[in-house]
This record gives sequence, structure tokens and C-alpha cells, in this order.
Amino acid sequence: MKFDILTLFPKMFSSPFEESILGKAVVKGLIQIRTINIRDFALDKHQVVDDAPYGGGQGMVMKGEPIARAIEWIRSENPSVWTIFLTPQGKRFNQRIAQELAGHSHLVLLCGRYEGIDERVRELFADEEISIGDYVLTGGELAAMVLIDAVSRLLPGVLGSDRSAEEDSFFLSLLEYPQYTRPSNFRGMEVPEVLLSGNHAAISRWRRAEALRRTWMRRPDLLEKASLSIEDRELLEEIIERDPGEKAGDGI
Ligand code: 4FV
Repeated sequence: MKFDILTLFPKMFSSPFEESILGKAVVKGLIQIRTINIRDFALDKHQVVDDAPYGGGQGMVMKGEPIARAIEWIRSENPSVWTIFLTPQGKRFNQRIAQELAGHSHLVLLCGRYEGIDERVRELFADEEISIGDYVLTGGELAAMVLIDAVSRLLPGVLGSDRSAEEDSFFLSLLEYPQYTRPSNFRGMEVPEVLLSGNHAAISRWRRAEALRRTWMRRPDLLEKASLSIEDRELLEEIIERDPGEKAGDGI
């Protein structure tokens, strides 16, 4: 899968994709990450990429021309590329969108800066607008990195075993069950007995119950979207009966 990143700060992308799983995926050629400096597509000798907002107001706005020329240059190589704008005005990024994007072969990620981008570029070139959350960043670069990470780990061969992506909590739209590792006694705290029992049926039932309880406590909104089995609903009834005091959302 190819990621073309349009940015004014290409160097921001060097280290995140040299380390660990994604670094290995790049070396294995499972993902290609190319940074393209928007300033290289500014025509004037000072390579100006921003200007004052029409109508006045704070800050600067990114000019349309350099961005348009950069996207057209990429599309001249591959007309079927899918162009994404990272912006707080985009749809909220989540696991389902990550899975959809993992189906593409070539993504262009446009990283805004300053107060944003000339609106006409969005109208002309945006195939999709995505926000990683309701807060304002100094630039879209970190949002692009988040997207690349979440999408790349869904690609065959990137994670140790593809199974682990399928077991993703949000894949099943439930929060993850608690994890433990050695030592069994850590600062006087023991590991739940069932996990030491070797009884895999009991372990997976405990984990399912914990995932349901934690989701009910912390993200009851996810439960509405989760596809729960009859057994899940029975487990959840038990959990709610057992801890009537605790109501949804208390656990955060
Ligand atoms: C953002 C977000 C984000 C807004 C102004 C860049 C900044 C600046 N992008 N999800 N939240 N972008 O805050 O994607 O241009």
C-alpha cells in the first residue's frame, strides 16, 4: 500500500516510520511512504504557500494552487489515487474507516497548517475528509501518522499474525479485556486465578465478560453498536445485576 503525504514539514515523518512494526513493514515493502513538500509546487520565487484570509481575521490560510498542482502531479502518475484531507471538519476516524481505507492501494493524505486550506481545494480535490478527534492540532501531520498506523497494521503481513488485528477490541467494537504477564504477583497484586487455570473455555468466557463489563462501564455508547450474542447479553445481565451500584460510564 502506498501513502503519499502532502505536507510543509516532510521531516516530521522520518522517525515514526523507521521504528518497530511500521519500520519493518516499510523495509518489507508492505507499505511505501512518500512525503511531498507542498512548497515545491509553489510557482513564485519565494515559494509562498499561505496568505491572509479573505474577510480578515486571525492567522493565515494555505493557498490553493501549490496544493492543487501537487495533487495533479500525483494523479498524473495514478489517476485512481484516493485523496484524504485531515481536518477537524472531517468525519470522525474509527476502526471501521481504517478497515475501509485498508482496501485502497494508494492514498494521498493532505496535512493542513495555519487556519486551514482554501475551501475551493476541498471542493475540487477531496475524496474524503477525516478528523482524528474534536481538538485542534497545529497541523494535520500527526493525524496523518495516526491514520497510517491504524490502516497499515490491518494489512496482511504487517502484524506478527493477521489474527491479532481480527481480535482488535474495536474490531469487535468492545473494549479490550485486561491483560496480565509475569510475575503472577506484582507489588502484592495477584493475577486473576482463571488466567492461570489453563482452562481455555473458562479463560475466553472470563475475557468476554471483562470486555463487556469494561465497555459497559467506560464506553456504553459502543455497546449499542456491538453485535452481541445471546450469551453476551446473558453475561451483561449478570454483570449489571452483580454491580448494580456501578452505572455505565463510572469506570473512566
Ligand atoms: C486535525 C484533527 C487538526 C486544524 C488547523 C491543522 C489542524 C490546522 N486534523 N484531525 N483534529 N488539524 O486539528 O485531523 O491547519
